[in-house]
Amino acid sequence: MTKFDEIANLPPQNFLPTFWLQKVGLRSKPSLITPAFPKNYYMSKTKLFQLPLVVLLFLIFALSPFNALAALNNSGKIFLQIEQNGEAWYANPSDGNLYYLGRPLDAFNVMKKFGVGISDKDISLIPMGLIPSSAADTDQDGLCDELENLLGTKYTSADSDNDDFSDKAEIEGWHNPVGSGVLKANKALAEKLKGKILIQVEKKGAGWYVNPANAKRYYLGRPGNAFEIMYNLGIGISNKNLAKLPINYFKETFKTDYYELKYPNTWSKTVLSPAANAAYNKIPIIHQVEFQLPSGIGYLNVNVLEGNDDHTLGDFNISAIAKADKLIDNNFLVGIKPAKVQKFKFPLPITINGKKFERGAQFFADIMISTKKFIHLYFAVYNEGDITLAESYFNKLLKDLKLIIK
Ligand SMILES: [Ca+2]
Ligand SMILES: [Ca+2]
Ligand SMILES: [Ca+2]
Repeated sequence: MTKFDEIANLPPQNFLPTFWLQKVGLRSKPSLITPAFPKNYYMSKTKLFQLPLVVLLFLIFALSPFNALAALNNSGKIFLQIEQNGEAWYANPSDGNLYYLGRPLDAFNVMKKFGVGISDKDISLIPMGLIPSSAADTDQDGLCDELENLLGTKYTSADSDNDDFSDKAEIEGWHNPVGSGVLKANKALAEKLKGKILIQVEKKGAGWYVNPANAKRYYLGRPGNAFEIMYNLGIGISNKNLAKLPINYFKETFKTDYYELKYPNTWSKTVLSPAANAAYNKIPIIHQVEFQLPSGIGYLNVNVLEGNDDHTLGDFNISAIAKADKLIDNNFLVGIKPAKVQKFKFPLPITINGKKFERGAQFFADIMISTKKFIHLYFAVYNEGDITLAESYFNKLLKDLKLIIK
């Protein structure tokens, strides 16, 4: 079992990819793609005039509202959240949305899902890149055995054709590793496929990722190896910049007698049995489910409440939470669902019911099924850095939520 098999088998809450990758020496901390300016960067006019023109132009570009990520082509890039645990996201070229790559197996599935088929002939025209891999490499030439079988080189010889150039050197220089001469390349095709996941249909679905940075293809192999590739080719991104990009997720459907909810398939779900006297705002809880977010960043509770008395949404106002700022208090219509949404952010660390919030946030939504029946959603994220992302998840969940009215 390799180190990456061990990672693949770790439960989500113990999963700290960057730490592991650094531990096995595969990558150093990624750098930010856009410069982070300290708040006191604005300077006086006189000081500005002392700056060389190129720096000034750069400042204008960096501070203008048109720049940032919007101006960059994100298509097919892999982003790593450097302020968190190095969580990885894939900017899917076909819909422009970011997809969370999660654990190695999730990442592998995302890659497969977005993969486009390619023939052996076409793929042979795209030059290959190599990065260190933890997969078995019998002759230690930097090409794993599986890859050598695919390419037709010898996995027992570092120089398959005995011309004194190693298999690795020949692949990197795009020379024939099992004969003479250079290999053919189609630059236009490689450029066109930048950022895409390719599935080699004539080779049992072998997967490749075309790195947008150099238009070279990287072999994805098994889940653990695919994950290594992503981490090695990923670009660091701040939470702030990540929040500016649209996200999406593969949806899992959870249907109850009361509602249908579509949630990210990287979340785990537990249907709870509410205690006989469990109630919220004195209305008995008749159905309860909890979703845990990956890496233990928070959770979502969905409760169905049903009582004998008539209620209105006014009863759900959450007026005060100790040491919290109330940021949003909206009554709005979601489709035909009269809903009340509230958000609280904690400016200081606080512990609530044994859960520690590091300046995190709580979101509430109350949706009326009838005057006696409600859905109460409670969403908590513990860290400040996850709030924007959580809010975007929460809004998406509410938008997708369907009521079942009997
Ligand atoms: Ca090898
Ligand atoms: Ca070899
Ligand atoms: Ca050779």
